[in-house]
Amino acid sequence: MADWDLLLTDARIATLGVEAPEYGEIADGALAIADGLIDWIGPRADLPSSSATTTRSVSGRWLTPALIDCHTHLVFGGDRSEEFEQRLQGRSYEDIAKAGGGILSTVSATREASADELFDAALPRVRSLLAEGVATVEIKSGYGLDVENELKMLEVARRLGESSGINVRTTLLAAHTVPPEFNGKADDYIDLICSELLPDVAERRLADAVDAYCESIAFSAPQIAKLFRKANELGLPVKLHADQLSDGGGAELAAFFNALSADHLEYTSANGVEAMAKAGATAVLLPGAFLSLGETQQPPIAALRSNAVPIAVGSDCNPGTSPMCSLRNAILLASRLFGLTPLECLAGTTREAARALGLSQDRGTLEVGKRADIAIWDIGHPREITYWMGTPQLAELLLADMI
Ligand code: DI6
Ligand code: FE
Repeated sequence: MADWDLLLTDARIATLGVEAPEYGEIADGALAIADGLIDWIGPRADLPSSSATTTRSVSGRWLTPALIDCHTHLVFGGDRSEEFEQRLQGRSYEDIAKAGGGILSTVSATREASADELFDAALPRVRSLLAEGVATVEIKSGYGLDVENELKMLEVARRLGESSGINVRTTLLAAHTVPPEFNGKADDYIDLICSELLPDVAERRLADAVDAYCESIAFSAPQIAKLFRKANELGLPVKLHADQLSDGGGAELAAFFNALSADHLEYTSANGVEAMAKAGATAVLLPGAFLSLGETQQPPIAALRSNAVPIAVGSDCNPGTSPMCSLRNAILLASRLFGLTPLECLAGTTREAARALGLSQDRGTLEVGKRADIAIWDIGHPREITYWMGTPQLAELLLADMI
């Protein structure tokens, strides 16, 4: 029997390895795969004399870790283009939400849709991510807001993974906003999540993490603290939509609960950044929402860098604030709107995105023992992944489970 299932040679490799400098470049490299895992990687000259079932030259193309979209809400009913039009005419996102639109309008459309309808609407979104080189996607619930419909969303998310081949990580975002039935009774809704929904989801292993929306139009820090204590009790990691529209102490709250990540962070204070650094939380930046909301307050990039907080980038694909199902667009926007370097953009959608999902041990870099989720690019340098706008450079996406 051969030692390896597949050996790729004549490759330029950006390992993005944790210890490696910059991109972790290997100029004339080879990479060997056994049982879906990277078994050997290095300069071709050092390749041991082992046998492979298949050997392929990639003709000098670049290999990088497959991309990871660590923050999406890509299962939803309907759209919110009308609201976008209103926002362009000056109406604020908060105003629309307070008048019963916003998240609640997607909740109505999502509740009305059958699981099959949600699946059919979401599948093309997943396929377009795959076509860009994304092998792992996080998908949140949060447009059901009752037990039945939150479960429906999570099941659809799991099914998307099974049918398309993409790796899906699910996040329960039942605390996205207060559902109409609980108007004025947000505490009672949090109690329902803690006593019924969360235990059910945990037992059925339908979610890999728990998220919440910490904002004056959604939930307060004490309400979220209650939810996070329950999540911790059930062994589920947490993450948080933090300080997107105002500084609500979201970054500090996330840090206090050892969250995997705090996401958005436009209004996060210096204290919030320090708390994240101490807790080892990853910052997930979502420039699609920044763009679509016409936001001008940038996340505290300099403070994140000087405190060595890992920075990830996600698409935030959702019908309200980020109608963008493209991680490549998120990369482009992160570079120009937030000033991230091409290296930060690529690391932010591979190594650091894996960290934001608690998956560093098995993906996000090209290193021995990691999953063989590999993007093969027709480029002269990995900075081009950030530089080109809308031109396809992906030659092929290898998925570990399909090798
Ligand atoms: N992510 C979210 O969850 C909220 N904003 C954001 O960027 C609300 C999304 C929505 O309006 O549907
Ligand atoms: Fe979001």
